[in-house]
Formats: sequence, C-alpha cells, structure tokens
Amino acid sequence: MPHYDNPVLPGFHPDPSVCRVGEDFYLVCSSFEYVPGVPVFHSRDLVHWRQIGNALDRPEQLPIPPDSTASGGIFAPTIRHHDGRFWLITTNVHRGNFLVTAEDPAGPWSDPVWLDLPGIDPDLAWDEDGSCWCTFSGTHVARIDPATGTVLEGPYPGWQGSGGQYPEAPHLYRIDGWWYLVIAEGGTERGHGVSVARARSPRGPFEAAPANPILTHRSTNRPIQSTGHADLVSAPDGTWWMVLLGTRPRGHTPLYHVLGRETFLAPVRWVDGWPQVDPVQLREQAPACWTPTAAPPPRDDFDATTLAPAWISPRVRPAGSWSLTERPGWLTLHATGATLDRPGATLVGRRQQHPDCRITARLDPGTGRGGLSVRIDEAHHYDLEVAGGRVRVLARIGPLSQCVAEQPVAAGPVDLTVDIRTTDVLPPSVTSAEQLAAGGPGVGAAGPDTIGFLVGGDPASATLLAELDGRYLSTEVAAGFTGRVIGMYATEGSVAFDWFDHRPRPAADE
Ligand code: 6LW
Repeated sequence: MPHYDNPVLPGFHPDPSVCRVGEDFYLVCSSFEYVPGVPVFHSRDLVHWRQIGNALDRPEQLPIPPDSTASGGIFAPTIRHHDGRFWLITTNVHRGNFLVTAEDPAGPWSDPVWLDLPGIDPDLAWDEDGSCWCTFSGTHVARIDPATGTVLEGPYPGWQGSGGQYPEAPHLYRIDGWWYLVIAEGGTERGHGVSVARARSPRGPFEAAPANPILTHRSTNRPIQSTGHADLVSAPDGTWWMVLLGTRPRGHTPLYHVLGRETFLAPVRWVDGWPQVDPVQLREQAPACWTPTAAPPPRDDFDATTLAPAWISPRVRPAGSWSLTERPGWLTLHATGATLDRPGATLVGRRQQHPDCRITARLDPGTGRGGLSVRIDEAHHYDLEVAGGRVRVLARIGPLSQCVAEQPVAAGPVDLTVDIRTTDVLPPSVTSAEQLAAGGPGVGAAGPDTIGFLVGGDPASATLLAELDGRYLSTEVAAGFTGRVIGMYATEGSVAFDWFDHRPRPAADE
C-alpha cells in the first residue's frame, strides 16, 4: 500500500474542515486578515489537494477594517454539502458569524447571511427531517434556518469537553443513530487535543467518550505538535479519516514553528461506537482512494490575466494596485503609499510551504521601490529590496528596524533569491550533538532556520548579501494565528515581476 507524507496541506492552513460528495473531497481553512479569504481545495484521495478558489473573493463578503491587527479577520470555517448545495459557515471576528453558499465549490459563493449567534468556530449539521443545527464554541447548539440565518431554537449548552480550556471547533455528525460531537480543547498551542461525546439528540444530553482526549500530542516530544481542531470524513470505501491542524517545531531549546498551523490527515477507526485515533505520524499508510498526482508547478510566470487563487494579500488588494495586462507576462504592482511596517502596502504573496525552500523571482524595479518580503505581520518581516540602483536587506523585528546589508545593483530586471534552510549550527555553547542531546552546558537557543538573501537566481553564481535568524519570523516570537507568507511588494512607484518560483530546497545543496 502506498504511503503519504504529513502535512497533506503544508504551510499556514489552519482549522481545516472537509466534506465529501461522491468521490470528491472538498476542504477549507481559516485565512485571518488575508484576502481573498477561505481557500477551497479539491481532492480525490484526501492526500493531494488542489486549490480551486477562495470562498470569500470580493470585499462585500469580507469586511476587514483596513487598519485591523494581524490575525483578525476570518477564523475557523466549516464546509458541508446538503440538498445539492455547498454551505460554508465561519466567523469574521470584526462582524460575527455568517454563512455563504454555492452550487460550485470553486465559486461564486453567495453574499454573507449573518447569524445572530455568538462565539467562534460555527458548524452545520442537518437532521433527517431537514432541521439544520449550528454548533459553536463553548460549546453551544442552536437550530437555524440556513437560508435566512434565523435562529429557530436555542442556543442550548452543548458539551463543555473533558475539562480542557477553550472547548471549541465543534463538529456535529449523525452516525448510526447517534449525534457525535467532536471538539478541540486545551487551546490551539501545545496543550491542544481532540475530544468526543455523543447524544441521541442534537439538544443533548451528551455522554463523553470513555477516554478523552481521543487525540493529543501534549507532553510529548513528537515532531508534530498542537494536534487538534479535527473534522471527520468517510471515504468511498467506508473507512474514516480525520483532518486536523498541527505544527512542526524546529530548532533547539526552545522550539520554534514558522509555517503556522498546517493541515494533517490521520486514519480513524471505530471501536464500540467511538472513534479512535493513534498519534499522528509524518508518514502514514494512504487511503485506498490514493491516486498518484503530480505536484503543482513551482513557478508562476504571470502569463494569465487573473491571479492564481494561492496569491493572497493582507487585508486589502485595491483594484488599481496590481495588473497582469499592463505588461503582458509580468505582474505589475503599484505602491499605495504605505510601508510594509503598516497595513495597506501593496503585497501579493503565498504561504511558505516547505521548511527548507528556495524562492526566486525576477523583478524590474523601474524607478520604483520593491522586492520580496518574508513576513508574519507588519512588525515581523525581512525584506530584499531594490530601489535607486541599490539592493538592500531590511529587517523589522518588533520595535527594531534595520538595514542589514546593501550593495549597488545594475538598472533593469534583476533576479532575487530567498534561501531558507534548517539551522545546522549548534548553539555556540555546545560542541557536539551528544552534548546537545544531554542538554549540555549552557545549551543555547538556535533558530529553526536561517534565511539567506541573495542577488541572482542561480545559487552557483548568486551573491549572498545576508543570512538572518529565522526564529524572529516564528509564531513563538510574533504570536498570532497565521504563519510565514512570502510576498512580492511595491512601496514606491511601480515594480513589475516576470516570474515567482517557490520550491523545496534541493537536497544536494544541503
Ligand atoms: C480558531 C479556534 C482557535 O477559530 O483559534 O485557539 C482560532 N483556537 O479554533 C483561530 O485559529
């Protein structure tokens, strides 16, 4: 039997929700302050996912204050299919809970139908009589009319979990005459876990599984941490699976994760009427529907007239700030007067999806200022910038802003490279791996990775300007719910990009 590698959706793809229609699976994730919001993926085997669109792809679906803090916006979604339509319910923390619906999950999705229900992490489940139940953090459950958002009954107390903090991420399923309620508890950091209860009615009362949490990696040194926020789905062959979020911390004492919370897949078995899950592995036996699938192309040549759905921007992407037609085959970005240190700058980026990766891009700065930015948010980003015949490496870490390196560069198009590799340098106080393993004298902290900034696209001939410590672009330092995004930007005038390439770092270069 083939195997698959976890995470099945690497990079910041937290709070996954999945549904199946026939032999097709669809998955959505939270997207916070980024627009377009709620990426929608399709798969035929739960392992290979192709983004087919974004559910919230126009401003009227996604009111986000232009100066809002990072990690606001859209929290956890749920996707379900009922009566021939797709339903998606989620939370805009600036406005409340809402539903959108679509015939085609690739879109277009409807305008929002707002719900007068509190909390986060809303879920939808239908009874045989067509009643629609909305469960949300706490947990609580209410009967609603999904077409109008009207609350018809409740909310009632659902199930508060097995004692962990923050009972949330509820999903309600009607299986074999029971209503199963799967929740997250413990908080979305290292204490995270998945728990389950069941009842004969969505109104309860719920009885807890004999052994909760049914999944957690807390208090372990497993390479996957913070496992939680799960959604169950059956495969066409009747097997059951769970998508969930997790992190992959790296470095030394302490550990740091930089890709945010990623989507993992785990097999589920049913024992005595309860779901059971083993600790999630980086490599698992694949579902029977596993299908060999080519990886998506690593390069975008900007030859289309629309941006691929993986391209995201923080909070806004004003219509006039980008063009794929002004200079055919190039993405032209127009500055909006803001800097990367404040919301509103023109930035078009994509999630970093490989721990060790190499990003290259060709840009023509013209008389403008722009480049590549590796970011968590406006207070945590490293930039490789070209302007006025000079190329600079800039670092913004909290209150600190510094130009770390600069040199002249010829006018006209230039290739830039961001080279991200796992830190292989032991802390200065440690001289051997054995000493490190034994927690040696003064074992210092070393980051998860090193980020190199180079002029030139060919590693053999590119010029290294600077190497910076990746720990400052980690969630442990920056906090928040997102993860690294690597963007093309313009902060003065117009900057054109011919192509953008994001691929795993070739092993030979290790
Ligand atoms: C998500 C909720 C959570 O909606 O974080 O900490 C929120 N728990 O489940 C954002 O991911």
